[in-house]
Amino acid sequence: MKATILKLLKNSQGYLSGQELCNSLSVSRTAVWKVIKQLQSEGYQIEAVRNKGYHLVGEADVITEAELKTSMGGGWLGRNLVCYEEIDSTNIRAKKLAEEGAPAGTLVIAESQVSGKGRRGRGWLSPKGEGICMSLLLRPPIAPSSASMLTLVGALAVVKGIEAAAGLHSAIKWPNDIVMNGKKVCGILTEMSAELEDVHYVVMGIGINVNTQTFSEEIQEIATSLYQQGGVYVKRSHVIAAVMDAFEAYYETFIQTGDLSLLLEEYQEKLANKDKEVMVLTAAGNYRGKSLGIHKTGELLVQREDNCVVRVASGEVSVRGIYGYV
Ligand code: BT5
Repeated sequence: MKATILKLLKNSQGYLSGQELCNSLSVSRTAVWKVIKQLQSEGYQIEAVRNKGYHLVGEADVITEAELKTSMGGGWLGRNLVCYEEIDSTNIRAKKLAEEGAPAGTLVIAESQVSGKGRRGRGWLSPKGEGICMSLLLRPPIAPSSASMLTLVGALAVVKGIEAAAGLHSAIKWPNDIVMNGKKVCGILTEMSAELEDVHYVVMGIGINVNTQTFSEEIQEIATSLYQQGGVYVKRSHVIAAVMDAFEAYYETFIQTGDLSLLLEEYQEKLANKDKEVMVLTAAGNYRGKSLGIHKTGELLVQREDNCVVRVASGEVSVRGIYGYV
């Protein structure tokens, strides 16, 4: 009922009569009033005027089921929506739900994470109310060896979503970072459960810094937010909706071929480290080279100093710019 009332309020230009609300929802005036009070306490500015009804004059930057249901496009991603105030990690929760049989497209979102995860045991700082922490559950019909490409598909969707929701330009630092002016605004962590030939499920965790004003000391040199870059607050639900919309389209294109061939051109355009001098850090040692773009199976093509072009797979290495993070 909360989502329905919020949707009606959002769609109405002027006042929405309390009686009409009660009639169309078949509930009492008190029940409607309680929902209005709850929305107001979350930060929505709703004017209540006797004999006129309710009018939404200001929206709230909250991540609740009602807010997301009234912001998202209604596609298959996020139809099953699970929201938390606080959680250990949305990836951990999404994996648990996957094991319990949750459907593809399940979206787990939290206002804050107490042990947000990065790759290889690293952490992801997710203070309350500032950013987006979300994990989507996918059950793609692909081989396990292809699953790492999904991170690249997710990265494309984040860049497009940020552009659509905030009008800001960002770029991909292969394979899993989105950067703005050389600093990290988003990180993606893709995890998979599979057998030799079959993917059981993939969980793609996306962390986006949206309205963060200042970062903790340990990451302030490398991290940025949409607020820091654009100078204005951005409603997080709009960013989530835009990223999900973009992801649905890119994912369907990816599934058609099972690789990135149809997305290659767009990816190269959004690739921050294209034609840049990079340092490839591997367990066996580091080497310098020039990044030429990606191969259609997702590896970074790096031209080494001996001119030999190697395909760098994302699992094994880190890539850094020679003069900075990108
Ligand atoms: C990542 O790892 O960038 C993947 C981050 C994925 C986070 C999402 S949030 C929703 C979902 N649930 C989770 O538990 N995780 C996912 P990696 O490339 O390993 O980068 C991690 C490094 O980024 C850290 O070691 C820090 O240096 C830096 N970092 C941590 N928090 C950050 C933040 N909020 N913004 C920018 N950089 C950050």
